[in-house]
Amino acid sequence: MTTTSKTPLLDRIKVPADLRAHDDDDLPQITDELRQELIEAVSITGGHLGAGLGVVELTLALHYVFNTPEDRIIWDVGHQAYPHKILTGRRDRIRTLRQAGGLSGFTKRAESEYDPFGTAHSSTSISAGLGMAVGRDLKGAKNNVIAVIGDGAMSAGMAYEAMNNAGSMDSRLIVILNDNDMSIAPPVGAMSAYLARLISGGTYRGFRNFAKQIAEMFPKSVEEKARRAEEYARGMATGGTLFEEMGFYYVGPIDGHNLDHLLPVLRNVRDADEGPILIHVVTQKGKGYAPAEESADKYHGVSKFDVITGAQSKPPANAPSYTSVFAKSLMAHAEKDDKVVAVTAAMPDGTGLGQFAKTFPDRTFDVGIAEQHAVTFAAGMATEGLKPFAAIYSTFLQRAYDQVVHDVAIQRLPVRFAIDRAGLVGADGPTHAGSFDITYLSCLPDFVVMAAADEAELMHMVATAVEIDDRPSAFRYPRGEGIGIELPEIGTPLAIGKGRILREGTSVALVSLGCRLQETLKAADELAAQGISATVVDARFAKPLDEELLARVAREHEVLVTVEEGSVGGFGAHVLEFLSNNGLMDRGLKVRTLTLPDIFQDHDKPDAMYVSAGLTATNIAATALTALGRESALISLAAERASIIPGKS
Ligand SMILES: Cc1ncc(C[n+]2csc(CCOP(=O)(O)OP(=O)(O)O)c2C)c(N)n1
Repeated sequence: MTTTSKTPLLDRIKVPADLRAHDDDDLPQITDELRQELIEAVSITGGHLGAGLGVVELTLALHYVFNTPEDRIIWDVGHQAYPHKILTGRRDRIRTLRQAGGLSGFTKRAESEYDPFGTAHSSTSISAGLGMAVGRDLKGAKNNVIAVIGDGAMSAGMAYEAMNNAGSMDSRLIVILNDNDMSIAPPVGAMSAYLARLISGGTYRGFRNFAKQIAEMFPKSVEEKARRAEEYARGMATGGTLFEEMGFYYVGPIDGHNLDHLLPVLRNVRDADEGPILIHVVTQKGKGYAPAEESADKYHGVSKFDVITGAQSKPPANAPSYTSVFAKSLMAHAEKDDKVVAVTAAMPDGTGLGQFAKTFPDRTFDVGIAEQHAVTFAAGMATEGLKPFAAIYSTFLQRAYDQVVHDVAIQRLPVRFAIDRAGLVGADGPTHAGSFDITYLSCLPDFVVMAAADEAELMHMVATAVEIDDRPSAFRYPRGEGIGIELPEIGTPLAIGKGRILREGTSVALVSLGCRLQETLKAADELAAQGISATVVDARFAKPLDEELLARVAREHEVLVTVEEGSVGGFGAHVLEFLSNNGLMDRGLKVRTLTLPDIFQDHDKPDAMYVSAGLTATNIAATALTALGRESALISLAAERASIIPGKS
């Protein structure tokens, strides 16, 4: 990055039309300023940095050459879209990224007309772009549609489904493959090796010019020349890449940091009539910021940092993270049981399996961003007597739901799902919240669904899952640190479908599932302070329910409150159904269910999110008090705090 003493230009660029008023000669300076602004903003907010740094030139070139927002740009995953946000009317809010009430860390339709599609889960851009291209064609419009997709995102099946469809439709769609030879971790699989081979070929080819030259060699009619030009452009001239076989014109590889290469190619492509085109752009993750370029993960996701040194300010940990407790725990079992194997979908570090892989490289499988495949692959291993642990974030497992149902559950295969990032996740917002897993798993016959209340419980659940060899099981645990309790060497298997009572009371039963247990215990204290005696149950299992325990607490208390960090329709709903169908509410038991609110909750600090979600000790206690018909200042306090959620009373 070069610093400049020239008059700043970025300050006068509010929207891409301002950028387009500049000459090509100004672009290097604007690029430098854009990169500097990106670094400074993320140093304050934290967030995704490496991916954005890698596409500074590409972002600028796209908005310079194309007529956005009329022309649509879809950023796959959207974590690289901060420079795009700076250029598209959001620079004044860029330091609010991922903060309460601020800009989202991904693209979001509600945020800007320059974000034609919301992204965050990978590999959706080509499908969405193709849909937009078809919409355009049916309307008789002429705008361009551009999907920018990374080499990591290109490992997902959905990208190929979309290309297969686009190639056969001959629709005018531009796909830019942003190949930085990185996912979050180094990329895996045959595709990444294939792209590396294409790059090592090294030649840049613009298909139209090249095709024209070739066509001139044939003394044929104009029509015939055109046909030949197309043939050459499509396959022979560029060596017949996989993309061409799928019906795309392939252009590349080109240097994505060199505007002299990017601009003419993008202009050619903009003016072309041909149907789907793939431009293979080679970039460097973290480009232009030394600490990022030098770090192993290229600063994929960072906390606040010092711009000069690159040092990130991570608060000291008080307790081990749930992720590391899971990984260590699984390693302890893998030592003793060589059937234990682990699967991750491109998240070796996020799931802790990178650690596992160091000791058990032959028993760890990183399948790339391919959650659907990961699940069925694990199912296949289970048929051979292995004990597969598929460690997948709650939010990303959503993508593999049919595989969970059809390939695992119906066949009763003992795949173990280690569901990380269950519940609210803070700054990543609603696209990443692990809200639905209890709901979408507990409705499946024979599934065992567990939720860890703390890190020791997580260890016991790993041990339980190792033993469950006749059906699928899942255990969920949250993002971040545990509560700091003493941990055993290795977990002890739990009795399946049995909860535990932590505190015996008489009037109110608080039945918690998962990590809101600490708040539930605090709620019991708050109730005690009001003279109300509460029983506290850790249900441990959402499925099978501990019916005996539930029946007992239902009979012995006046109020029963369930607490879970999951969507409506989950544990509480199952408890209600059980109580109601068994007549356990007929004598006037008052049941209340506390879940995440029935909205997509915007990003914020986790603690603030719990308050607005109504899942704090105060809310739990207030819910019980209201059910009892008691007057208390707690009730109005809880209502006031939680009232920022629309639709929540
Ligand atoms: C379905 C899904 N699984 C996992 C992730 C987590 N994730 C976010 S970015 C990323 C890597 C993307 O790599 P690439 O597309 O090459 O983009 P880069 O960060 O290298 O620019 C992953 C695995 C995700 N967003 N979506």
